[in-house]
Amino acid sequence: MNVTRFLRPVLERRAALTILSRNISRESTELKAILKDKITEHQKKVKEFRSVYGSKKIGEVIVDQVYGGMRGIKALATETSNLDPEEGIEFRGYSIPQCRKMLPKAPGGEEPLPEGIFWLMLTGDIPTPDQVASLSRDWAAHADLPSHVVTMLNNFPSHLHPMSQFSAAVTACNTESVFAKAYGDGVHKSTYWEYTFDDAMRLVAKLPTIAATIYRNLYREGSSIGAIDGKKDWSANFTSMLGYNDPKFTELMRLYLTIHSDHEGGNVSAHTVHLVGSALSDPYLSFAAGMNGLAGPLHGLANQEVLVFITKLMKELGGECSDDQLKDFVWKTLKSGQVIPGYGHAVLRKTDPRYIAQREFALKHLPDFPMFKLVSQIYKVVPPILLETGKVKNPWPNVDAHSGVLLQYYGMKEMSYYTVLFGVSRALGVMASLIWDRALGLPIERPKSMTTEGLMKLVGAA
Ligand code: CMX
Repeated sequence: MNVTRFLRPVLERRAALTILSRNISRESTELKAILKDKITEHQKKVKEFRSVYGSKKIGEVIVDQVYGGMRGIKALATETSNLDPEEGIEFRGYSIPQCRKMLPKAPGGEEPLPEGIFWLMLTGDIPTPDQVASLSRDWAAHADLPSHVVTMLNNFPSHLHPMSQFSAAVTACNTESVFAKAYGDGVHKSTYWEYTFDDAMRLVAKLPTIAATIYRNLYREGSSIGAIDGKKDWSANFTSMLGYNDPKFTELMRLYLTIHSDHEGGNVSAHTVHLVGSALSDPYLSFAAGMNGLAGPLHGLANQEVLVFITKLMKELGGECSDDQLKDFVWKTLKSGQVIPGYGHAVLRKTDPRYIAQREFALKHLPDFPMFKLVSQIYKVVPPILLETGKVKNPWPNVDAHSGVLLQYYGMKEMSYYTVLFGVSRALGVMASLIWDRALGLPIERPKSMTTEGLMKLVGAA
């Protein structure tokens, strides 16, 4: 066996992946058929790779990592994206600037359609406009909710957080799971990925409807979300259901839903979906579990926390403040034992490219918006302070430091809702990954845990 072929450069590998083994053209809009070929090819590749390198050591684990959130332990295979500490996220080898440039846009639009990033994460290929349009049509055609889910959403009390409503509604959608039904019927495990694919497509289609219903119920007196337009793309239907008519807001949403979609496999939401899915819980249950993790303030809820922080800051210091006043406010926050939301990251060691993409959008469309100016001032003031603490490993802003201000500009002021938008986007990455998990037949996840006594004995401590 020629083992050197595993070492081919990424571009060559990607080119090889575009050659389909059966009679399906590269331009076909039959995503599932295209994927079937890719899966057969990749299964073979992984099998060969493991047969040669399966026992190769790729790292070691120290005691601090066991107590330290498992940072840096290479323990998950995730195909959809890779996070480099310096370069940031790459989706199948493509950076955010490349995705913004290369993925298909809506007619007259400048930002990528999120349908495109889903196609890219799933197949490794930049889709054609027709391929993206076929996803828009498919998702629009399946955006309706089961009536019991609508009833449930309409009966939630208004003090139930939008993320709790979101996750509960997704859980209740599992009445629709073809995976759960097929499993119950005893289908062969080699076909699991096909049912996961079908569920993933339906789930992604329904999320904007769930999210918009929550928004209307909580903030627009329960007004109707209106009808889905089969000719509109996923984001355009979403903003219209939310009740926004500004085409620029729809463009923002296309960018937002693209860049929040995936951040490799180890973050809380992606890892949770993978973990719960490994028990063969269906995609609805797996995704809902991930959303409960995204709802944590150290993860997705940080975008809500950033707005809370900025609002408090503006209230205390007024609309404009000096750098010195801002520094005092930041130190006060740190000394009271709280984090500066939107700053820091477990993997990244420079400004998040997702922050930069949103900053570029703001510089273009809302350069004089006072809150954007404040966000820019925070970007200047906070990193040196976090460095001065001597403990924060990454003093730079992450994605959550910028998203809220853009939403505020377009009139979406309800900050408790922001993480729901993050969740709608995150579905694209975690569902693409879940399909690959089942395609590769990944087993139930079960790492070994240790007691402190056990660890002490293991390392020969007294
Ligand atoms: N403000 C204050 N302190 C911070 C900090 C911040 N923004 N970021 C890290 N620290 C602190 C940690 O709390 C930790 O303190 P202790 O040793 O006292 O516990 C110390 O610095 C070292 O932490 P780290 O190794 O730099 O960061 P972690 O990998 O442990 O945590 C993260 C990463 C994102 C949870 C952390 O930076 C943080 O809490 N940031 C603020 C919340 C946030 O923006 N989360 C969103 C992340 C992106 C996303 O998932 O959506």
